Amino acid sequence: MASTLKATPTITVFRGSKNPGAYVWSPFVTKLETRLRFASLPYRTDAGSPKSAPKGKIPYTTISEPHTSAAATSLADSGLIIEKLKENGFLHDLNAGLSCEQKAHDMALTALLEDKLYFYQVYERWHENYHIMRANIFGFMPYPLQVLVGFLAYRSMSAALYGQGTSRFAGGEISAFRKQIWESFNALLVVSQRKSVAVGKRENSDSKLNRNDGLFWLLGGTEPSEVDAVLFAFVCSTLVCKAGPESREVVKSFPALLDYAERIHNRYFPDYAHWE
Ligand SMILES: N[C@@H](CCC(=O)N[C@@H](CS)C(=O)NCC(=O)O)C(=O)O
Repeated sequence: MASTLKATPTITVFRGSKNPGAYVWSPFVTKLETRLRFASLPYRTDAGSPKSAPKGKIPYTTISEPHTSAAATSLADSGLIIEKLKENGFLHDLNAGLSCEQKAHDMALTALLEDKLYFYQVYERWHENYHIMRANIFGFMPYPLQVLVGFLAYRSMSAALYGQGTSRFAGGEISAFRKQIWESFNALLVVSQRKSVAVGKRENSDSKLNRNDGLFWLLGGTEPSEVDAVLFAFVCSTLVCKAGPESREVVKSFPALLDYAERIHNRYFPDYAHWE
């Protein structure tokens, strides 16, 4: 890459729970961690909570720059955090070499995951598997408090899903929408996977896949683009989350999605527990 990056800052990612060495259930947290790991930018993790987050959601971060006495900057929103790190010269733009058409695809696929699939999954987690969700988030509290805080969270989540529109559909319709989206991503990955195998063969390598550990990327290039951090995070979050059993089975039925995530996990998250 042409430009050089600045000296490493101290980054703390607040993930909602400590859980060291494990993925959390939030796709946005894993998206940010994946993006940092794609760039080999070190970070530490801490629990934090939406209550103390600048925008009321996780993830959020504190970043302190080296060789300065300035206070650490608090940043919120996975996308804005990544943009800020690029602006400050700590991350390269993964989309710098893409055509304007590819950049638009990258953005549109990100929106499909974050602004559509996310809400269908929230419905499955909070509406259809509420007790599992409550135990995961509020399990550390005494039981009566879990019931009260869980109810308040459920009420606010239900209002958000109604306002956003998802819960105006029937459960079966939402389930079909989820499946359709996963099917589309799997189909795109099948094409990238084939392309990667073809490159491997052309390179006359011993392995069937290319020399890059067989990693392949959503837009079919030899390097990840920004959407790859998002897609990996959604696949991973779906595989680790116990409150989304139907989505987990759907993802498990698509070999290209599993292969894609497996290879990224092995390369970038060898220190994290694998999903079951
Ligand atoms: N646009 C935000 C979305 C973050 C988000 O929705 N986080 C969820 C967890 S997956 C959250 O904190 N929800 C708590 C709440 O809404 O109160 C990002 O990219 O960081």
